[in-house]
Amino acid sequence: FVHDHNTRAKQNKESIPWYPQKIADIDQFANRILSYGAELDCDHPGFTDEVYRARRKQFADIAFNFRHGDKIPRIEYTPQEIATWATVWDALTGLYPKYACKEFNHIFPLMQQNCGYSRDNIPQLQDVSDFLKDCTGFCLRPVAGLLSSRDFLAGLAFRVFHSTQYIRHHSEPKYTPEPDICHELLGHAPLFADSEFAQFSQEIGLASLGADDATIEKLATLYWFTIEFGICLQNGEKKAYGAGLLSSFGELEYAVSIKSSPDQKAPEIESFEPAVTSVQKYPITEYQPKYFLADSFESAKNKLKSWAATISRPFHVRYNPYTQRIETLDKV
Ligand code: NLE
Ligand code: FE2
Repeated sequence: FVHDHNTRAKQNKESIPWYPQKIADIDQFANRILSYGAELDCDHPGFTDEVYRARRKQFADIAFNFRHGDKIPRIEYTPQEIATWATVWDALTGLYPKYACKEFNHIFPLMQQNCGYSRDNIPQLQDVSDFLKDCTGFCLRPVAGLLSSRDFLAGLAFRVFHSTQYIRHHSEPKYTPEPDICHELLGHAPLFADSEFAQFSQEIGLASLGADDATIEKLATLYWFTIEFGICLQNGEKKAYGAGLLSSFGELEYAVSIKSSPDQKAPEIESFEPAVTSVQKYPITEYQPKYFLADSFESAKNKLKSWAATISRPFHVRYNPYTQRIETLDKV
């Protein structure tokens, strides 16, 4: 039986954390940024670059002012920004045929045909979002800085992906610990056009709604080891499907092809098992020491779904795509 969750929320105010119930509620995340995109740490490669910092502030302001239903402002990227994109593009497109999963390699050319992907053009978020909407109903929303895991995951429940719009500093194209437009558009966006993957992503989001903090942390960890750094077996070979690998030409090669040598240690590979994977610690500012390998892309999805079903919550949620609302079903 479907209840208005507000009644329940009133009864259980203490026990159930707030969550968005309609897609426009996501607007409330915009001013809950943990660190604003313009504030760079002192070890950031752009820390002393005034031009870069001013640019980051522009992007942060666009995202901060964005509201559900708006068109994402179009950006005129500078020649230096486009050159950074081209460097990343050249290196990655050379690696994708060998190291990216087949779903990615199927979709990537479609994005070149449909939404402005090319070596000499940084695609516009709105165009990519329109393409994804057509394929799976996913859309992009600009984000001003770091969101809490709870807010970020809640977006996925609505098939909304929070995306940065600025590009990494030109001095370090090979790897960045923070997301940037190369990471979002080369790493994440293509797979959101795959219906299985879109569903998988939304499942993580739905499982997070109203969950307690410990569960959110586990879901964020599962997100990390799949959507960000997942690898899978295809025809007996390791392939990357995680966005953090697909956008970093340094780490992509490291993750799926490095064999231990005196100067570089190979990463550890363990089989993807949500109960184990969800409690694994990980670094965020360097190559991952460990990856989780799924037997297939689909098996990762099924395992995650069955694990998510074991999460105890006093209610079920489901997404109504016609109203773009979350419906809450009481457990009796
Ligand atoms: N390390 C990735 C890259 O260089 O593209 C970004 C990871 C963001 C979580
Ligand atoms: Fe990411």
